[in-house]
Amino acid sequence: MAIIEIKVPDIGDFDEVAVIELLVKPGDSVQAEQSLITVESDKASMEIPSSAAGVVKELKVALGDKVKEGSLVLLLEVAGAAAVAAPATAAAPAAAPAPAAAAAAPVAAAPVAATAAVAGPVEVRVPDIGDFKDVAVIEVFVKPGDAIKVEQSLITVESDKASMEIPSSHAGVLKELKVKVGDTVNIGDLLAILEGAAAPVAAPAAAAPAAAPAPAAAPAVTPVAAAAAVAAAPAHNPTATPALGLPHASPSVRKFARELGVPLDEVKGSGAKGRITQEDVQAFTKAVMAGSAQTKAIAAAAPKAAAAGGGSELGLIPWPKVDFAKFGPIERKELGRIKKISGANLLRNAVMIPAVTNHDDADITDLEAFRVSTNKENEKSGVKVTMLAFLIKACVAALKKFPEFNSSLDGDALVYKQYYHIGFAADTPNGLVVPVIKDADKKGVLQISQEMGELAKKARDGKLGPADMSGATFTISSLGGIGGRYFTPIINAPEVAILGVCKSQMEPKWDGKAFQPRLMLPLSLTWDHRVIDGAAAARFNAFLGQILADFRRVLL
Ligand code: CAO
Repeated sequence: MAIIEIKVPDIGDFDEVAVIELLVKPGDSVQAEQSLITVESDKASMEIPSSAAGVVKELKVALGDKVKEGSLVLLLEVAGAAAVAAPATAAAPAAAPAPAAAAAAPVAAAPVAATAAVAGPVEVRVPDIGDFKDVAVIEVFVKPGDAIKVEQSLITVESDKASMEIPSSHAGVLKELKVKVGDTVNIGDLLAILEGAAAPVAAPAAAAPAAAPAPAAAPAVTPVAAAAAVAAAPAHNPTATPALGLPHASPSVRKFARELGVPLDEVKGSGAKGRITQEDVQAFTKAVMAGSAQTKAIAAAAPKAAAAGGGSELGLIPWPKVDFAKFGPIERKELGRIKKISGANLLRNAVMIPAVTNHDDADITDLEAFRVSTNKENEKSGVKVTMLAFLIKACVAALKKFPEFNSSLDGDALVYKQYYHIGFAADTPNGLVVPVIKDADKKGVLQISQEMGELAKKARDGKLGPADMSGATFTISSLGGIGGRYFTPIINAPEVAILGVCKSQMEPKWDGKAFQPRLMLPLSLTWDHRVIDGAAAARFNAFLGQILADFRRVLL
């Protein structure tokens, strides 16, 4: 065992930076490259990694201390072999072997002097950000129409070690933004198109104050040096209020918040100068989970989702991660393709549709008797008439009487379909699929039964094509052959209703004089409350019940 000193490596032309976070404490075991502290300048924060693995013996910095290259961060107890190598690497950890910062700094500043003011459209690209690759855009500060100054920060990008702001190389009005939060960018990627020069740049010198003269070709810069390059931009007020509402938080806290889905701009920072700490993010998450706080995203999600017509973010807390193996033996199996696809669709439909389910019963005593006798008569034909085929026919009659059930929402309009394509959920070894009987209004129960049999077989054999599964205007999900009383099926968007059917049972029904044994079919109708109201749903079910009780009504 030996004790080595871990020092601040070359951090470009940062002069002195403040220690804003201590990520380890005495007694902690650290890995080589593990972040030890976070330091921050006015433009970037970065984590200082350990150059060796070992146990933290003594911290030599405190929150708020100013450090620079060579400052002692901590004493690390390392195993024998590492002790020999450590002093050499400690001063310049692998994560930050920066070339001359002066070379890095002009990268962002260099174009400024030459082309700061523009007359026509001009492209702003990602400058040389050293050996960062595929860095994530974590914040966007500007929007089309904004007047942009030279060196004004456009976006923040983040690697696993540092975040940095990318400034504009030109002044002008932002015509088009080419990136959004979540995109990844690399050197040379197009960020924005500016147009129509604002006032000519006042003083190119001011645009690149700290920069040393630019070399013609800027060498690649390292993470830290890249941060330094951005730090050359003068526009921002150092540490006070974050520019454009950007909350103060270190890259690791930002990452932590993103993993939890916590919107940082809603978290109150308890650190120095309002800086958001990991504990703040945790406290926020706990409050949301306890119901004592709600994110703006959750509050705003539903209307946003409807307005956008797409799958907008809900800002929910993350899915619980449980190590199931801790509690007993487990086996892990990947979800099949169908389950993955249907799962995503079901989730969207469950979340985005304000769905309500009405349960009812239909007396199918006579219909079942008719079905059984028809099947006896048709025994030789090989086509078995199913209850589901009658249900499809009955639903078509109900859809004709209540056309909004055969519609789809399109923004603020309802699209009424004048065709009746009925989907039916089919259980297959690979998962749930929904083949569609096209033009069910034009087909008889026998033909529907035959087509259903063929489609169900195709489904089980995994041979359904997209055409077999598209165009449904209404869906029936029947569990009648299996069992159950009622369930709440999920609407198959963009349809607006779905009928769930369970197993019929003989029940005693009062006819006014006595109880009679009647075969009752449980129906569960789920409907989109944006399109349909409760009374209409109850009428739909009642009508369906009347038809199933006396199928001659289909003819009316
Ligand atoms: N009540 C009582 N019995 C019923 C019934 C009902 N509502 N519906 C069907 N049955 C009977 C049938 O008469 C048949 O009995 P016999 O063999 O004695 O004639 C038996 O149940 C099996 O029927 P089936 O399921 O083969 O035929 P079907 O037309 O009812 O259904 C199909 C076809 C493809 C819909 C079905 O096989 C299937 O996959 N169902 C599951 C659908 C599903 O998973 N839905 C849930 C979606 S949400 O996760």
